[in-house]
Amino acid sequence: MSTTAIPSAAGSGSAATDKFKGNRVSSDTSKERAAAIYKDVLTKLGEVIFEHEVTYAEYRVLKQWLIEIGDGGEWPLWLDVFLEHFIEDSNSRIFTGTKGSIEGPYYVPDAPNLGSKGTMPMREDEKGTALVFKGQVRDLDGAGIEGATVELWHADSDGYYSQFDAGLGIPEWNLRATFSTDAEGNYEITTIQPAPYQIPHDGPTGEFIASYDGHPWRPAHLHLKVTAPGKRLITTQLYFQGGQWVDDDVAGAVKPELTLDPKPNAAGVDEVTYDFVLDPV
Ligand code: MBD
Ligand code: FE
Repeated sequence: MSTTAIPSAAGSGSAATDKFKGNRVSSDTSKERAAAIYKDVLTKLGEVIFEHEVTYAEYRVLKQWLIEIGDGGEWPLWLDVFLEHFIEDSNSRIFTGTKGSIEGPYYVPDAPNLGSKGTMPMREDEKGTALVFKGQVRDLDGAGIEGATVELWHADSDGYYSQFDAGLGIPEWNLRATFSTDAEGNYEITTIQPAPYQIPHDGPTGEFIASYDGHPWRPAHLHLKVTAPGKRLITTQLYFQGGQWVDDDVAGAVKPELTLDPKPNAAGVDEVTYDFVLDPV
């Protein structure tokens, strides 16, 4: 695991900001709903300010910090680490399939499709322990779904995500791929086990964390998006049982149902089975 060479917040952050900006989003929120939400947010914020007697110095520091987060391109990072888990929990409350988790700032659509079984694109000398990750995608009735899509992306063992490496030269689709399940709904992926991950903290997000004496660590994780025609897209993450930071994720994105416990297979390679259950749309 790397503890020193991590992507700079400015480098990976501005790449995430640029990618997000390139894809304009909208929502059909009514004026009534917008009014209700903004009033509640400000009322609750006001309560916190009174409760803690927030000072003018603190207010000015907040203003300065908010400006710096924007200037440094760190909004995707800060928001996905500190706020997204509330959105995800709230949105997924009514679903009964596999649990979701946050997407984070480093997803890229349209990664190469490798069929139902394959090895993640990786460099010849990719560091890390091999992992065979396989399973079945099913509907709520337990039937395997043929042609379900399993997208997987994760960091390398130094904590870098391809396309967010601030010019390090990691190949474009390194450790990113799409799989399509076979006739029985099965997939099988060979990859490397990611290491615990420090979010970039050399910028204002790091200042924020230092201000309350926190840590910037996330447990080692795999990011996934799984879907099929007529099924709800599930965005989730998988962690490793007993791994460092599983109980203390800076992004608050671990759920007990989302941990893996790989064991050596007949060939001596760590292997784990994880089945996905998709809700109907
Ligand atoms: C990550 O890799 C991540 O998963 C999250 C949530 C935030 C920053 C970097
Ligand atoms: Fe991540």
